Amino acid sequence: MASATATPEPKVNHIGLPIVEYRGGKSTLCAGCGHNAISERIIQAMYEMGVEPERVMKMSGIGCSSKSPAYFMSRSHSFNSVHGRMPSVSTGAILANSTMTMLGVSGDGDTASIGMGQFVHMMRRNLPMIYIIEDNGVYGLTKGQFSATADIGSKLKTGVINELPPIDTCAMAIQLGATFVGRSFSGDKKQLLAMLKAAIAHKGTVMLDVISPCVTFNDHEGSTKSYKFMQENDEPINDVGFVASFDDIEIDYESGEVYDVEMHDGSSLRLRKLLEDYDPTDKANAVKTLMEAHQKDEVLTGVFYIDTKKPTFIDQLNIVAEPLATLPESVTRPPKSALDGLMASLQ
Ligand SMILES: Cc1ncc(C[n+]2csc(CCOP(=O)(O)OP(=O)(O)O)c2C)c(N)n1
Ligand code: SF4
Ligand SMILES: [Mg+2]
Repeated sequence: MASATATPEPKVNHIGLPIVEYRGGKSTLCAGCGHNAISERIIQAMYEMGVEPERVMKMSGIGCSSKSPAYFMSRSHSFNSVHGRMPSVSTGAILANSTMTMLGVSGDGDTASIGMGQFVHMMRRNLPMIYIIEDNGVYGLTKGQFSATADIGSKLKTGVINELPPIDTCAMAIQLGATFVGRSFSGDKKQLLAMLKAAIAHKGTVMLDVISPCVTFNDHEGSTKSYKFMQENDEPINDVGFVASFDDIEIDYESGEVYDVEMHDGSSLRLRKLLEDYDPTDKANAVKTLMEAHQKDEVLTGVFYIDTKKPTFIDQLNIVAEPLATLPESVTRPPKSALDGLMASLQ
């Protein structure tokens, strides 16, 4: 009797989609670029969290990093804005439809150099958005000039040494009002995946600075954003574990003091303390810890700060629950009588 060899069904997530539905176009970035590894983790996190691709808005500015949204989630909405202007475009988009999940990908140049003015205002508003900086310390797309996150003493391939202090985007974001702030490394799959999944569950501004080596312009001896440097100097402050609300499993952890955070959607984030007495809800201490790390030339990673209670900008505006983008004109446009009344009141 001939045996029928049925093709196995692809594995699906809890909304019935296989991971292929979360993939994007083929990357045109250099092989080995950290940004490609981050796109892979975004795909995995969105798939494992069962986010509907059509409910996601992918935003970016300009740079190799900002090209990344083309390489994940082809079924999602996408807007590649002007250099450093992703925050204002994203603010408009999320106000128009706050029922969407907003994921922005920027670069260290796009954020901390040309885009700093927009970045700081985005952080102080606590808009519901995940803002990722793919941080390689250089302007990769324009051939490797230092960006404002480059460390003092870091050396370019040409031998030029950076003599200016770096801007710590995490310390800034915490101080300004972002409610979930952390740093990771594109080479640390486990930590980055857990942080991205927790970011998806968070309601408010998530700012993740992900060290993402540029293999073409900033991965040599003397660079402080290279794979080797990160492998030798990455100091995690907590071991990040995440369990989604629909999963009924325990986080697999070695013993140690833990800090549990309940997320808005019922998921839980468990941070096992690696740095003694580190409380991720203590804002002043988070900034102080980052400042001290700079003095010791340490690169801290992990979840530095989290606040699940602070209202978002959307909550503060007290706007209707229905997306503004889909409200009919009869609701959004005041009638002529209202305009006439206003004009009369000014006479
Ligand atoms: C208004 C404007 N100024 C300058 C440029 C040139 N430019 C393009 S990308 C870029 C820097 C990108 O660096 P980063 O954001 O760190 O991205 P990476 O390529 O390193 O991922 C610059 C200066 C531009 N496109 N537009
Ligand atoms: S130039 Fe650098 S940042 Fe750009 S794709 Fe290549 S490795 Fe990545
Ligand atoms: Mg860069």
